[in-house]
Amino acid sequence: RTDPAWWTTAVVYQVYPRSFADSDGDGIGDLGGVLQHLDHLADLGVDVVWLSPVYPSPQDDNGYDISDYQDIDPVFGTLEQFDELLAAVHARGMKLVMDLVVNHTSDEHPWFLESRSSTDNPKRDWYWWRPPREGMAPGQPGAEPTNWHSFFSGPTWELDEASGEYYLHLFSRKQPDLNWENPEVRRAVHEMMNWWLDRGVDGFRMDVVNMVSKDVAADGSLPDGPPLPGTPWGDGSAAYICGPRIHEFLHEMHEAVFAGRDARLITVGEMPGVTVEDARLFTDPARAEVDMVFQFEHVGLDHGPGGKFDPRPLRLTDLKASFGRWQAGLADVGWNSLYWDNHDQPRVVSRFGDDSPRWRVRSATCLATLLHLHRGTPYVYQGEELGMRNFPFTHIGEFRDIESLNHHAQALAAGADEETVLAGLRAMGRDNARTPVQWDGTEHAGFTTGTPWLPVNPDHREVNAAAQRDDPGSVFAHHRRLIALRHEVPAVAHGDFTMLLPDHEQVYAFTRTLGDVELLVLCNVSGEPVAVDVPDGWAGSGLLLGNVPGDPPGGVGELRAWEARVHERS
Ligand code: TEU
Repeated sequence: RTDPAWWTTAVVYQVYPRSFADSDGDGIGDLGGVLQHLDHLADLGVDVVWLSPVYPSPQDDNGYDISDYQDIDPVFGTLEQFDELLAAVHARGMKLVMDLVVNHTSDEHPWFLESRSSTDNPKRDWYWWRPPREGMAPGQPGAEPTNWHSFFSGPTWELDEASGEYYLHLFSRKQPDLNWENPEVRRAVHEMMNWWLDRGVDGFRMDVVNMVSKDVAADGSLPDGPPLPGTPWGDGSAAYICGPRIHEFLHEMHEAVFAGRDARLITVGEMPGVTVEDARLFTDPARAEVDMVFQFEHVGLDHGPGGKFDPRPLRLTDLKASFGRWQAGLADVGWNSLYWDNHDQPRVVSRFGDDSPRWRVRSATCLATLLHLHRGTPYVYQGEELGMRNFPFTHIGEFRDIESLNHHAQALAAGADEETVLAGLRAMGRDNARTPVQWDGTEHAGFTTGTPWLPVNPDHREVNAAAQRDDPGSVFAHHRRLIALRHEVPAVAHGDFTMLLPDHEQVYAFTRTLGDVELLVLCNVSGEPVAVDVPDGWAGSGLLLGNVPGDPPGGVGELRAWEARVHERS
């Protein structure tokens, strides 16, 4: 590609439909709700809308367990309504990206129903079926074919009594893994993808797509992993994260689906555990695999020894080291995605900012400035543009997410203290991101006229879109300015990145350079005023964007609490 691709100056907005807006009063968000709020997205200035799954699903993992890839679940609407939404998105000059979940299907998908129906069914090999471990009986503890621990607790193998064989599920037992070694599976996926692109969608976000290649031996065996402390299981990730054929499978997909279509498409692979080195290969345009990846290093920096639900404070120098490596690693080839929030992560203003009434707006706009001024494509998750907070959960009965509920059960069964477990869920649970979007200060925040499937955050009377849209000092207005900056200042999208002050624990600073234009980004990621040394020649430079009203303090290196500034000189 000679000229930079269009998506290198784009911003993507993620809609998690069940929590976005409900148009029929059943308390669950739907396509009609998305249609009713498209002007909010157009006003924000985003270029692409990524829609989390709306396909038919038993909703065991909120739609990431799909039972029909080519229809719309009635709870969200119909295919006709989808076509209406797609047309409305295009009419506003935006693009629509679907969520592609093909590492696994629902156990209620016809493919799996056929596959499990008998050991000699033609689709038996579309999934991973294995007999009990050598010399053990079906159902005997430890008889699972490997010792792998599921992302949703417990083993990754479920016994099918009828056949006495186990099937693999890295996630819930209602999410059996497809066997990508089988070319029939790959062909069926490609056909489905082409069906959506022919319908007019503009690309895909590919769910855990780096897990579809497993390290399977010629005899069909899969390797155990090292023991996971505190569980009877092991860590199988070495056998399924970026497995041996992953580049082959993604290139084959690219040739079967994207090649030959016009360049309006965008693909992003969600890749837990991916390294910079892997990402250079996945996103190198010459290799024709994917355009960019979601990496997980920065959202693992606050995981303690006990993992995600054993959180510890983020150290800013760890963040700089990680983001700095990703900026440097993809500077000459490939492309970064940039995100804080999504439907799996807690709200960034509560996690890495300060969500107190005094600093919520200031810290949310500081963190947004930090992220959006990096080189890469920014992703804004619904409510992040409003500075929405984590929810004040009090007891386990308020949680809905299978990951949290299973973790709570497994941890308590292993003797953990419930208050400690709840503290981890309160800080890091995925339900924090799934409370309804807060449109206004009325009951249920204008999300529904019914009873919301998950309670609305009580702070919606102060934190809501209606209160922010015309307030130039709001988190919404700041996101609109950041997005406009990416569209208007070439250095923001394409400038070279240089990290400054790598060892400073309060200030995150860097420059972006394109031709003779230079930007200096200064972010005080703390509640204490601070002064730092910046390179010579910035005194008196133009202020492109700031998050604190009024002139900046004396020196260009002086920063007020949670202050972020972007200076420009040329
Ligand atoms: O998430 C992939 C994934 O690894 C997450 O489960 C993440 O690691 C975890 O939630 C944080 O600890 C994708 C989807 O985004 C997620 O919603 C699904 O639950 C999962 O895949 C299975 O489809």
